[in-house]
Amino acid sequence: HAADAQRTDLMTITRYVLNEQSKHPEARGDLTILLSHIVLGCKFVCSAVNKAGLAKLIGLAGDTNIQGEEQKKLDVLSNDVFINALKSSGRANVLVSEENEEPIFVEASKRGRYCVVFDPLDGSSNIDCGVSIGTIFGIYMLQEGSEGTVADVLKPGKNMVAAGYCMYGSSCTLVLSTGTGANGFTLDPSLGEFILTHPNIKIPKKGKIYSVNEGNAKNWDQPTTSYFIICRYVEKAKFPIDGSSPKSLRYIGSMVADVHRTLLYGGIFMYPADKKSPNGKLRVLYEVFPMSFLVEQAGGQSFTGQGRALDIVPKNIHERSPIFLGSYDDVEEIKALYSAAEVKK
Ligand code: P6P
Repeated sequence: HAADAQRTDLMTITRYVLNEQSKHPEARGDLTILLSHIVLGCKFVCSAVNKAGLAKLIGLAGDTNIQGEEQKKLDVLSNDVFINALKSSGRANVLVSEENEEPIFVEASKRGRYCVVFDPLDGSSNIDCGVSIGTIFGIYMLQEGSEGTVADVLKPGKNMVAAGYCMYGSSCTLVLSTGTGANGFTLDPSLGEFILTHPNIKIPKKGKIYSVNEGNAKNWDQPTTSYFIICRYVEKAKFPIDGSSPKSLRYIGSMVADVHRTLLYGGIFMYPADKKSPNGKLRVLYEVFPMSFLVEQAGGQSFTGQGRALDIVPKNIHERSPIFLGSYDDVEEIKALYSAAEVKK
């Protein structure tokens, strides 16, 4: 019966979001409309990303395509698609994109009550070798009485009302949370619909995988404690002192892919500060916050070395932060190392 229900009673992302809206009688449906436009953007980017490889093969790449139009790089194309989708929703107000130095303020006639921070195509340097890449987004409600200023997005991640990512890989998977758990939807290209495939994702309490770019080890900021902590953690993962089996190292170098694996299989994903990036490499608003929001909703945790990632109050829209996120117990281990180091100081 369950299989039949799956076939004849499809839980699409649109239906899921409407169900969530129905739990809030006061809701005007604005978030539902905003999310439907983000989903449309993801479908478009999924199609463009899948063609990109082919385009490269049949020589459509380079400056102009066969129509003589200027060929846009995928990340620029994706950025334009999301900005247009968000503006046309009539529910967005302040937009922050990884691709735009300054915030985008939607024109008055199309302004809504939500602010969206996003990385339209994270990991795009991996496109040419076919590694999974993705869109990451977070949504804030406009502050009471605000017409829309940058202050509306310089808020802690815990203030977000929704967050998600869409991973463009062997399949197109969108993981979304509106604050009541994390759910995964897979695009059925024959329907053009995202179908619920990973209901109520719960990250394993402890994992057997650690994920960090050990190639940065030379640059892990030696002067401070984090260098010794990361090295001790990695050492322990390779040579466990309690007789347990060593952890596996998995590092794809595309945040959406590394976080998606961590959510489903467990373990810890780390991007510590290093000499090259004294505040870490990943951006607070549209990488650290949305991923931390999702990991917490799935029962894990996310730590910066100083405190809970979602508690950061960003000072500028492209601010960076170190990040340690994943299985609750694995992040707890890192936190214990940091607090022990504090005590020693
Ligand atoms: P590194 C991709 O460029 C990205 O922004 C994230 O998707 C990824 O987690 C990180 O950078 C990889 O950085 O320094 O390990 O290549």
